[in-house]
Amino acid sequence: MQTLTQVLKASTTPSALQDVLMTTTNTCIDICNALHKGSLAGILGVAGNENVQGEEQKKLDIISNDMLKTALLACPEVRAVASEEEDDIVPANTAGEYLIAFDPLDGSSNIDINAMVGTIFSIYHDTGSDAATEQSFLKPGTEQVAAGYVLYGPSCMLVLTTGQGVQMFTLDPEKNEFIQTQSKVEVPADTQEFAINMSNQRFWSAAMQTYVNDLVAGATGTREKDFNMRWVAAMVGDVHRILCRGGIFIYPWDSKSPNRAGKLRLMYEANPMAMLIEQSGGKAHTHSQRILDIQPEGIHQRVAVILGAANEVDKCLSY
Ligand code: AFP
Repeated sequence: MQTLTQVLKASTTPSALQDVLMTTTNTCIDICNALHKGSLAGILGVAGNENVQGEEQKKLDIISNDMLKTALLACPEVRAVASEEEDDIVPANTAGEYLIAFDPLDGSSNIDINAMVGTIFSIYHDTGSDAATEQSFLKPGTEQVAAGYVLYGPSCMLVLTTGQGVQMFTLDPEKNEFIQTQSKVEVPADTQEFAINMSNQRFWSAAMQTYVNDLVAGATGTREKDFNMRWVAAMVGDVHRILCRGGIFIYPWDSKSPNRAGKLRLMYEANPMAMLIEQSGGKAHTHSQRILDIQPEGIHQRVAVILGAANEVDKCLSY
């Protein structure tokens, strides 16, 4: 079995991008080790601050953000970083060639119950003689050169794409190295499993309510088959399930979210997950367009997300 380093070295991935990926994933191993200590290290609970989205920050949100920021700013290949936990982008090395946007700890409210969380990242190529600005990051997801996440679950897993399919790696905790455990991930086109936060139903569009009602009606309704429902409450866990066994994940726009845009962030949640899903044969859309085609207007922009099994995403959009 090959290590991540061996897989990258054998690929066409530019060596500078390999450095950025190794810096990111090695830092995620450190985050994983911090998470495993849990209460013993006094790092659980709230930090008493809010991030730019007005969400309560957990201590581990801040710790994992600081770990990634420190490691990436010290990497000569990194031009700038953007994070869910930083109001503005943070310029790094002007001569660096890569921009990296990340959610340092997705699903952080799961920490309190010792459930799945993860780090999501999205990488763009960018050069220039001046320091990077927010504008430098505002590229559509089609321009991502790599995307992935590290899932801190029963085992620690890295799921990665550099635009040539999706690979899965499992952390060997004794060697502190990611080992390739799946070389080609494929999302089946059809599914009987959906993921959506049903408690928001009354805030959705009428069409989304009808679509979900039809899923719930199962074999007795127009879909003529039963559906199962799962909700991890961490996008990283729900997308991982879809990459492992199929399904559809939906966080629609709703009338209670700011600008009715839904909850999820384009640059460090929707775009990297959309690249992984498309690279595995699935689809990723908002209510009206392919996520990867969106021209971003801000680094913390929110979008509606409908992703997973290609035929089921089409079916949902047909409503
Ligand atoms: P937190 O990181 O603030 O816990 O949010 C996680 C998340 O953005 C995404 O990972 C989940 O899919 C979604 O929120 C869950 O949202 P609900 O609060 O509606 O369950």
